[in-house]
Amino acid sequence: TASILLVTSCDSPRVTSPEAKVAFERVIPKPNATTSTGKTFLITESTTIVAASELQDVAKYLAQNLQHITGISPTLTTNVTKGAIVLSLEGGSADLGSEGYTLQIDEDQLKIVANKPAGIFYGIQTVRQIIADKNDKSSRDEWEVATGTITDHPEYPWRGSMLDVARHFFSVADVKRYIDLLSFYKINILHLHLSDDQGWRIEIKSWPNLTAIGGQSQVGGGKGGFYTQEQYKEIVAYAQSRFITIVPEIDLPGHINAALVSYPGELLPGPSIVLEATKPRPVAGRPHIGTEVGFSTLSIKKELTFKFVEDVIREIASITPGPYFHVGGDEAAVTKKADYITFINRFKEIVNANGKIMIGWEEIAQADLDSTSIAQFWHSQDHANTAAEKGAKIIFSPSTKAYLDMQYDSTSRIGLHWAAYIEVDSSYMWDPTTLVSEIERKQIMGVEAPLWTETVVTMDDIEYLVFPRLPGIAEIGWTSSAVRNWEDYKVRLANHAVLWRKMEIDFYRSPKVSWA
Ligand code: TNX
Repeated sequence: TASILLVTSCDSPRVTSPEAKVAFERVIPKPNATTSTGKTFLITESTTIVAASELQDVAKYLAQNLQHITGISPTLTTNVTKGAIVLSLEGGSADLGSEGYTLQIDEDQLKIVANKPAGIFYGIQTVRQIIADKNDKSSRDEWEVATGTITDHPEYPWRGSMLDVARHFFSVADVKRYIDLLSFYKINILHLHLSDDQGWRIEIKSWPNLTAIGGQSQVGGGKGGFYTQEQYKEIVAYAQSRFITIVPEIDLPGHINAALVSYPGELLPGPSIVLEATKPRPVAGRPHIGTEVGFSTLSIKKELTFKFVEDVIREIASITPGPYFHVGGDEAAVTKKADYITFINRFKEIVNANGKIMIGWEEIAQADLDSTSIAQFWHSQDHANTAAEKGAKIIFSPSTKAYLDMQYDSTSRIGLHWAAYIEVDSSYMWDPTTLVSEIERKQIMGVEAPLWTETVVTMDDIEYLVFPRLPGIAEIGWTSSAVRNWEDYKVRLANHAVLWRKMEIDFYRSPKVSWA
């Protein structure tokens, strides 16, 4: 009788356990629509993954992640049997777009349907978050997922983060980890800030001193570093495998001291710029390991300036498959306004001639923008509005909300606070459609959370500032504002602490959240 009972209990539908319910409800970014049906799908040793040939890469990625979470490594097959995980590009509705997915889970099957591999990939991210947590070692051969349906697609096409690898250099391995952390929250853009006064971080074959000299320094005087073009390609390919587009930034015409130090004869403007300074400040053309900004500029009078810009943009554009090139354009405090406008207009021509769309920080609003340009709002509503009036699209990176380098409060061990102290609730409670009143929804590309690294030295430092704030910015980019609110979000966020511990993420234990 004992064995008969056992068989019966295995075959009768199992109700969702409390752990599976919590996991099912903790998805960040919050999906558009979720319904629970109260039963359980089990991942076991006999679970298989069924995927068409164009989905083999994402299927392998799913298998690796399941192995990591459960210790079980499902085999990839082509025939659907009971208990399979099915990835399919057939039958997705049109409104899922190119990034949406549906996740249909019943006791016999877990199925992700999407129009494009990106949607399947995002469905997989959801699956990674909804597998019930286990503490009971004796039952590690069965992992529960609550049954139900999730239908989901993003609000905005631009869900980004920026990593400043110029103020402090981060290795290829660090950038890959950063990419993995971003993809867990369905972020699809990584903007790399590849140059600044303190360091130049990408090999330019026609101007080798940029890395031989300009790449050898960073804030505080460390040894710096740079990516060879091969390493950059490796980062780009890794990002592509996570459906993340790399946006390279070379900051022009200011924030350029590392290049001036590398090629003083060719690029350094005359001494007038130094003499105009009224208080002690860094000197253009000398290595800069401090954090002051706005003292360096290219000169439109130097014969080689535009040759330099053309060479740099051409070389980087040729190894960047994504459609964008970011020209910086911020805080060019020692560039005359007329020159600044000339510069940005020229940069736009050069970027376009190399087949890319120009992005710049909001100050580029002063130049001749059109609907093919993108301005990144960080500080000035006036600039953002002007850019929008000129037809440009706007990326929202408000420094008072989305800057990941701001301290949480006055006790934060690293970070700046010139824009604000930003606790996790404040970083979550805003919306791009209401922040700058005159900008219409159709001109908003989405959101991006920049991590400037003046005070950020290690991967642990990155994680401390990025978590728990980044998931909230990701949710603002993905989830419609109509279904977002802090009270609901903070419960889901609390339950992500369990996931972060497993991923060894060194997060800030904000007192605003009752961490699980
Ligand atoms: C302003 S925001 C900058 C950066 C600094 C950052 C520090 C912007 C476009 N420029 O150069 O790193 O503040 O928070």
